[in-house]
Amino acid sequence: MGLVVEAVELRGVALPLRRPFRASYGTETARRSLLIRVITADGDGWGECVALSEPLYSPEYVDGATAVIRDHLLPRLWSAGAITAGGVAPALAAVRGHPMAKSAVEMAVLDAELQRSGRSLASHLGADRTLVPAGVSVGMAPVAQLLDAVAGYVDAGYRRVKLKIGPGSDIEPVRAVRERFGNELLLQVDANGAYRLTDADSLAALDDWGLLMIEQPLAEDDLLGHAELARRLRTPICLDESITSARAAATAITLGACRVVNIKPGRVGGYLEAQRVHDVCVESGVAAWCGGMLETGIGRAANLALAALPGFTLPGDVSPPDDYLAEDLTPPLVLNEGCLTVPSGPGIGVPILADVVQRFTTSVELVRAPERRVGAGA
Ligand code: OSB
Ligand code: MG
Repeated sequence: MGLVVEAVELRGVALPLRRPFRASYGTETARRSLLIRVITADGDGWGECVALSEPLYSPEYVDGATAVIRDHLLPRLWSAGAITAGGVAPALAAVRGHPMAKSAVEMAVLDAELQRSGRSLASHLGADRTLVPAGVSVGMAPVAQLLDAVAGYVDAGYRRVKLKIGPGSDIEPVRAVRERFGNELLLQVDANGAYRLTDADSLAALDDWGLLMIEQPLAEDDLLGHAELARRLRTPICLDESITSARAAATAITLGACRVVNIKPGRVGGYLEAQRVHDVCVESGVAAWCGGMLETGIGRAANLALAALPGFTLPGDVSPPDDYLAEDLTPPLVLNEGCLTVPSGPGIGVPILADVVQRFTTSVELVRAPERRVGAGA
């Protein structure tokens, strides 16, 4: 039976980062984020929109996503009437793009639905593990600082390290980390689309350093370029930005553009589409791992549920948020021998700390569903 959503709260929060996070697309110093709370007669559900404050990683950004949800998605949610989580994406499909905004709405409805039935997101998605290995994504930094950061992560027990790279900052940090930590460290790099195919020779120099993969070396829409680059490198190519749906994943794999897929629910429009991307990877024998967007504990808890599916064969960017956030919106997710416990409570499975949420709130807007006519049915 569908849920009747009575109102949706759009809540902007701004959480200080412990240190700036620098990638080829830009630098974040605080994590502005948008929380969605759906209010139903059967209880609430929470979602987190992973768009960044500026449209630098993808075209979406926090304020834009807030407007799209308020002005274009919620009216369609109201028109759909009583709704199931599976019905959210079809109800919103007329709106082009905006996967992160759509994902946040679907996540909140899914959370409410699972809370009502007492089922965890992990079991709903098909998780077959209770522990997942954690990798960590390390922002760009001068080499001495980078080595200190990696040393801390290795000591803390992280199962793999990902370095952010870009033209002019690639071989040097990779060599420095390999020389200091040896070949046993599982190491990979992420370029966020900063290279061109004409950089193939300089990227081939990374082949000597035993990297697990290079993530998104070329532009999002350059699948043929990635396929060509794959023929010139020994290092496997992983795609992040290019994988916008299960169909896009199937196309990229068929073209030989990637041997590994980073699956991020926000980037593909929701956890249910992420599950379908996972299925495409399993069917095609391609390795997958769960990406991250510097989420709060809310989004990160949901990512842990996804990361526990059987096709996630590599450690994901699922480091505990207290690594990068000065304070988190949920009780700490803890690293234990390099692994995190998959939340098993109903819905996203972790409590939300209302007082902390309140303290970091920058805006709140309550959008009510229009009055239903008496006797009009659900
Ligand atoms: O490209 O994977 C990325 C963070 C924000 C935006 C894009 C990316 C990242 C990361 C993951 O590298 C960081 C994390 O959430 O652990
Ligand atoms: Mg990436």
